[in-house]
Amino acid sequence: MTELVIVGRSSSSFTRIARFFAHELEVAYTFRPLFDLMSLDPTAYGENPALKIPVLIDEQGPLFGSENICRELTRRARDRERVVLRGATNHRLVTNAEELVLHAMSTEVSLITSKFTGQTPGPKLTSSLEHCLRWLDEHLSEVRAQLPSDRALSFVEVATFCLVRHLPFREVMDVSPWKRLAAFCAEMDARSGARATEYRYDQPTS
Ligand SMILES: N[C@@H](CCC(=O)N[C@@H](CS)C(=O)NCC(=O)O)C(=O)O
Repeated sequence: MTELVIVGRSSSSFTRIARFFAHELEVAYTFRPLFDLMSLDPTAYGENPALKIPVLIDEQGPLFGSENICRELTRRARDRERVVLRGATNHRLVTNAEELVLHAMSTEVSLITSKFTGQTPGPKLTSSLEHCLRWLDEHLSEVRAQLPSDRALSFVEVATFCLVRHLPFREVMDVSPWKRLAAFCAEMDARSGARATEYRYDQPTS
């Protein structure tokens, strides 16, 4: 079987979701870091024309986006029946949580990008992010209660973890006011997927 490659950054929340899945589902892959996020060349992004990471490369070519990648990794996993992907449940709280986590992650990317380019973000971005975190803090235990108790992994939990740990790492927001999210992340920190993917800045080896 062709070797799997994940193109991404160890400092990226979306990349961390994909790698968390790969580690927990024991799907082997090679990590190809993208060092220059300012590059305008799709080749650097595993041929993603959107100039976004992560990208999974397999025998069929590149696969764009963390959610698609988690789906493909799950398809390859022994434990696939016990994985709860996005959209796998119709429960309203779970589907809303999935939507809000992904929205919050994109909002954070916009805030980071505006810092890079020296633009002042409008107040709505930060406010929207705070409202999402408050909602998640208030509802996460109910969301988790709707997931199968024998699950190996769920997209909504992994994404929430990657978001909440990323905000202070990138100095975008202090998340300490949200105590239930803090307790949840402390629990997730112990998982093998979390330990193998701690946030850090990739350094090119000379
Ligand atoms: N919908 C994509 C979003 C990926 C995304 O926004 N990735 C960020 C890194 S965390 C990125 O590529 N940022 C570069 C940029 O926006 O210029 C996914 O789910 O993977």
